[in-house]
Amino acid sequence: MLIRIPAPHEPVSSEITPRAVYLNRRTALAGLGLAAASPLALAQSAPGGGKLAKLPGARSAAAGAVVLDKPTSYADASSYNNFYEFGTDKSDPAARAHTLKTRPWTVVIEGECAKPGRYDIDALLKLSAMEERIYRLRCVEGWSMVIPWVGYSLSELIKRAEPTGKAKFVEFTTLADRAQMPGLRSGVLDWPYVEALRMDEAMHPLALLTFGMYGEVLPNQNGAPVRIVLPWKYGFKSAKSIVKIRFVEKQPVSSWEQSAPQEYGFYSNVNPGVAHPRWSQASERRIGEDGLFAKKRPTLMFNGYEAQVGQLYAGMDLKRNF
Ligand SMILES: Nc1nc2c(c(=O)[nH]1)N[C@H]1C(S)=C(S)[C@@H](COP(=O)(O)O)O[C@H]1N2
Ligand SMILES: [Mo]
Repeated sequence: MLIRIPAPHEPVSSEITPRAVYLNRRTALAGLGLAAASPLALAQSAPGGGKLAKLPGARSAAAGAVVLDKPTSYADASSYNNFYEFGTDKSDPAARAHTLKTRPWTVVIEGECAKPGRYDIDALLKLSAMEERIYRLRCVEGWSMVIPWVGYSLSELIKRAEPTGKAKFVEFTTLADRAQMPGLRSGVLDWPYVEALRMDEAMHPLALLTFGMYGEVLPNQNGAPVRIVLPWKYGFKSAKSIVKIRFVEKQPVSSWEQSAPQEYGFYSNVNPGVAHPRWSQASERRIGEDGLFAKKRPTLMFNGYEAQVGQLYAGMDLKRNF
C-alpha cells in the first residue's frame, strides 16, 4: 500500500485553525490586553470530576499535542472504558476499579539499559514538568474520544534509563493482582496485560507517560496511577496501570497479538485503509455524539497524527505491518 508521508512540519488539516477563528481570538485577546501568543493557547479546557486531586499541566507546545476537537465530557471519559482487569463491559471499570490501590506504587525499569531501577510513583511524578495534551483516542472497536491528558513525554524517562545499543523495543507490563482486579478470573487475555513499542516510537515526543486527565490525577478506571497514551495507535496499545518497563532486543509479543494474531498486529497504527478482519476501520463514532442523527466521522490515517509520526513508518508495508 502506498501512503503519502508528508514532511514532518506539515500540519494536518484538523490542526489548522480557520483564519476567521484565529482573527476573532486575536481581537478578543487584544481587548483583554493579552498577547495572542498562539492560537492554541485558547484551545478549550474541559472540567474534571472535582473529586480527585488536582494535577495541572502547562499546555504542551509539542507539534500535534493539542487537537482542536471538542473534548469528550469527563463523565463519558471516566465511565465508558476498556480495562479488562476489571471486566469486559464498558461500565465495569468505573463500577469496580475502586479496589485498585494506587499507593504505594513502584514502576520497575529493567533490561537493556545502563540505569535500571525502581521509581516510587511520587518520584516519577516529579521527574519532569507536567504538560496538558489534548489527544484523540481511537479504539479498535470503532469509537473515539478526545481527552485532555496530563503527563510528560515517555522519552524523558527512557533517556534517564540510558538504554544500551541492544535496546530495540520497550515492553510495558500492567499490574496483575487478583486481590484487586476481579477481571483476572476471566481468561479473555493472558495476564498480565503486556504492550510494547519499537524504541523510536517510544521516543517520539507524542508518546505520553500519563498521570492525569482533565487537570486531575487519573481515575482508577483510566489507568491510575500511571499509563501510556499513544494517540496515533489503537487504544489498546496505551497500557494502563503500568508496573514494569523493560528494554529488550527482540520484538515482544503483546497480549492482544498473543490472543488473536490475525486480528491485532504489533504496530496497530490507526489506519482507515486496513480493515480489522471482522469490521471496517474507515469511520468511527465519537463518544458523546451518539444521538439519532449523529454522523460517523471518517477515521484519519494515524488517527490524524500523520504529519508527526508518518516518518517513523516510511517505506514499511502497513498492510503487512498492521
Ligand atoms: N491494562 C490495560 N490497559 C488497557 C486496556 C486494558 O484492558 N487493560 N484496554 C485498552 C483499550 S482497548 C483502550 S481503548 C484504552 C481505553 O482507555 P480509556 O478507558 O482511558 O479511554 O485503554 C487500553 N489500555
Ligand atoms: Mo480499545
